[in-house]
Amino acid sequence: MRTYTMLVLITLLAACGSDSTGPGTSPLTVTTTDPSGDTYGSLAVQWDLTALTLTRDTGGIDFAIDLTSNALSPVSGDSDAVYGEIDFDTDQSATTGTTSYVDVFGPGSSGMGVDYVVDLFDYTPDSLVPVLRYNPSDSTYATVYSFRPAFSGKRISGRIPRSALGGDDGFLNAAIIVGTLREPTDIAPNSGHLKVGGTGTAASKAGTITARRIRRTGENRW
Ligand SMILES: [Ca+2]
Ligand SMILES: [Ca+2]
Repeated sequence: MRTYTMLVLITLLAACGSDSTGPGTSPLTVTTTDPSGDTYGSLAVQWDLTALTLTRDTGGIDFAIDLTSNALSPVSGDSDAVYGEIDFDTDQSATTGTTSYVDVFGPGSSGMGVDYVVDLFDYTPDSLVPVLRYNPSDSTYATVYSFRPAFSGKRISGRIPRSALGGDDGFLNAAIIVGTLREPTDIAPNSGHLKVGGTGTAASKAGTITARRIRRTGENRW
């Protein structure tokens, strides 16, 4: 036990010592709560968000998606499972990146130019999902990372290292849209975006973006 404790201490010290960016070393947690009962789909199953929480530390971003009922993984093969995506505006500029799915398929306006996407549509049989980077030069997406989201009760969570976000400082804007495979059902926040530190303004609209969002890889996604 003592050896284990020492190991943990050494690991923690090493983790602290590796920090070289950002104004502080303590994690920054930002949550947007979302009302229950504000879904906008028409079918029987309506995934209803209650919160999106992002924690930024020097190594990456942890996310937690909270719903009103127990989350069903698409690995189940059920088209009424929880699909969707988290969109990241990593440079906090609406003038770079592409249009958010939140704006394409949701009732709100995110005010983001999306640079990276956590794609919660494309689960592999062993539960991995991709992180996609938007490439403005040809309006395509490249898979830059994959990871396994955790499903626990009403929560879906995961961690994305900074390296998967182009070495971004982790200060970013974000928004989420969820639904079944049949239709989108909820977004958060209902207007604008979640702002995780940084200096970008939350007000600007994505009106200057000319690149059109294209559906990726022919998958069935709304
Ligand atoms: Ca951007
Ligand atoms: Ca909502």
